[in-house]
Amino acid sequence: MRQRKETHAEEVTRDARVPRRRRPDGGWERVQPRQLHGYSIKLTKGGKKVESLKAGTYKFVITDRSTYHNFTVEREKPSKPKLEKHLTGTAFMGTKTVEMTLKPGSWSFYCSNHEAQMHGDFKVAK
Ligand SMILES: [Cu+2]
Repeated sequence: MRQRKETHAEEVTRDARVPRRRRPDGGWERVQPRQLHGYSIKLTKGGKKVESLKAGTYKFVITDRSTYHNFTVEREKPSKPKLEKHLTGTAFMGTKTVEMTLKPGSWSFYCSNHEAQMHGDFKVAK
């Protein structure tokens, strides 16, 4: 049976250009991305945070709101065989549906560019 869950990598900006600002010494510097972009990621199903799923094939509906982030899913335990998929790449922005088969274990989802700030995990049971 196929189930559907929605995932969101959220980012907010009104302007794709990177703004600059004056440095105290009179030069210019780029505003750091952190100040311009949102850094959040979540995985939900039926509007609720995903904690655990049954093994199977799922449709991930990803809303990727920037060309700064990606949405990656990986099984952490067991780590072999390696199960990892970039459901959206960094350059992609928009909505995308990707199927992925989840096998039992401990999984994580994250943006590989900003994993420390943008990550979450869930379990997959038989
Ligand atoms: Cu990111």
